Amino acid sequence: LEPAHQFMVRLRAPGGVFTPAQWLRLDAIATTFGNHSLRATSRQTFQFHGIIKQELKASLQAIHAAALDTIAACGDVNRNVLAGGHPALSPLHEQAHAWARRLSERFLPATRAWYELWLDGEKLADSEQEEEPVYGPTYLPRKFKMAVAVPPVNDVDVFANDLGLIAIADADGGLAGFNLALGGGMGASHGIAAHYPRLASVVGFVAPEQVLAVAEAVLTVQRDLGNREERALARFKYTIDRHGLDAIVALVEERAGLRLQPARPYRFQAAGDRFGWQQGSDGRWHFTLALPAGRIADTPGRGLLSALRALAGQHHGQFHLTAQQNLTITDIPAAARAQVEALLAAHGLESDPAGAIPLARDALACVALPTCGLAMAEAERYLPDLLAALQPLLNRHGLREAPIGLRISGCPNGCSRPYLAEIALVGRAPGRYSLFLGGDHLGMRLNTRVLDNADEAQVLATLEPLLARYARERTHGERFGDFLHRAGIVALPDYPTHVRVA
Ligand code: SRM
Ligand code: SF4
Repeated sequence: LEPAHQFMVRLRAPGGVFTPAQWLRLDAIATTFGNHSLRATSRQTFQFHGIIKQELKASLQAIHAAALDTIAACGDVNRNVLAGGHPALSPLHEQAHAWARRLSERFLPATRAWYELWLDGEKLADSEQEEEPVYGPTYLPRKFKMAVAVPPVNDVDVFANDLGLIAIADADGGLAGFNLALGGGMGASHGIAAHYPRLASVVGFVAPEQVLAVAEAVLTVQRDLGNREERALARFKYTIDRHGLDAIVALVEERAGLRLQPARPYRFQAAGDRFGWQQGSDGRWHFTLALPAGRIADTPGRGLLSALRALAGQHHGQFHLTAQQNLTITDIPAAARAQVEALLAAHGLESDPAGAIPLARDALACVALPTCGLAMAEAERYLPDLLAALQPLLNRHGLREAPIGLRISGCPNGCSRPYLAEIALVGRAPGRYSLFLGGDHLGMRLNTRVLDNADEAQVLATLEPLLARYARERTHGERFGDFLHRAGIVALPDYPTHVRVA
């Protein structure tokens, strides 16, 4: 008898777009092999949990039958590539998504092992002799992440990525190219100053025809210079800080055979998702639904999984996961809006998510317990309780409708990108968290730790007077994180906190 192993399976889905037919197949995989839930991740894809070992192969084959795969969703390679907004929003968004797919495909490992292992594919080559043109025989020192953002909305938290592309429009609204940002990453450790979150630095502008060469140069620089002795210091951000940004940029230019142009002006004005109905530039309608920490399941009185299954059965548009763990159903004809709303309402889902407070709608929580082996404290399962505890505070101070960014991670690895939030809880031990405050709402300023190893009562006792002051003293439109800095309540940490421009 062997132990009853169960697995998490993560899809590769650049930009997070799925057809209704794919949705129905993913739903079937979750209900046949998984734990009856789909988990939208903070990188625009799905995870299945609870896949038992004996059914792993059948699950992977079902994923392949849905024209999807799990290749490079984990490992020391280029991970799922993020893209801002959704392709139906505007031609620029469509291009951003096309670039996310292109980057994902271009930097897939060349090995056919996935097909050999899971699809009983014919063994095409001796794996010893297989060549990895970009990754080489030893792959990257660590995972590598890319994102494509479309200003003015930084919904992908582009500066949290090793390589960020910020789309720059030309005079006609077409794609002129991208500003390139290098060296973002969230992972940290409690009490180890050498492990820190870092925002990517903007290093220049690249024309579309230069993107692949520049991205490959960046990847190979990290492949060759990244720390292979100490895994905790292997991410690209540490390579940059060890060698210096200028030296890394010079090497990237040399390998790509070009000079980066100066970065072009851009401005982010928002970072989260826009909930409810939104009309694209071509008049089509799109509906964004807040998912609780990305989890799609049926719970008493709330048939989220069933509702989306029913919608996929009758809908001809696309299902799009956001990097904020939410879902946009795109391309809904105006005539079908009422039908969509009725279907959601019939499953206990308020069609107007304005019913939920902004704090809840915008919140992110990583998976953490029970499936994450690295979790020190609850995150996803604790989010509803924390929101319930915070709501009376907000009500007392007239802040119910205030948009305040809240994120929880069960450990300092930062899978919900907590170090960018206005309020963040980072797990320390069961029921205990470090409290971080003062991120901005644009993903461009890191927050600062103000409490360590605190329980919920200490967190609430710290937050209440700050929320009270914010309610009294904020200027028009001022966000909580910005207020905390203006009022001198939080100090900046001793690592750089703002997006740097080289
Ligand atoms: Fe993550 C490891 C979940 C986004 C930083 N992450 C893990 C693992 C696989 C735990 C493990 O290695 O054993 C978690 C699986 C939990 C479970 O039970 O399902 C896990 N990470 C997640 C997801 C599902 C969080 C979520 O609730 O949405 C996200 C899946 C992303 C995806 O679809 O590819 C997820 N992880 C992130 C992000 C956010 C991002 O990429 O924008 C980060 C911070 C950004 C970054 O990478 O710097 C992140 N995850 C980590 C780290 C720390 C990396 C580091 O540089 O130190 C680990 C641990 C590791 O790699 O050793 C980790
Ligand atoms: Fe697990 Fe930590 Fe990532 Fe949460 S932040 S999913 S606890 S690794």
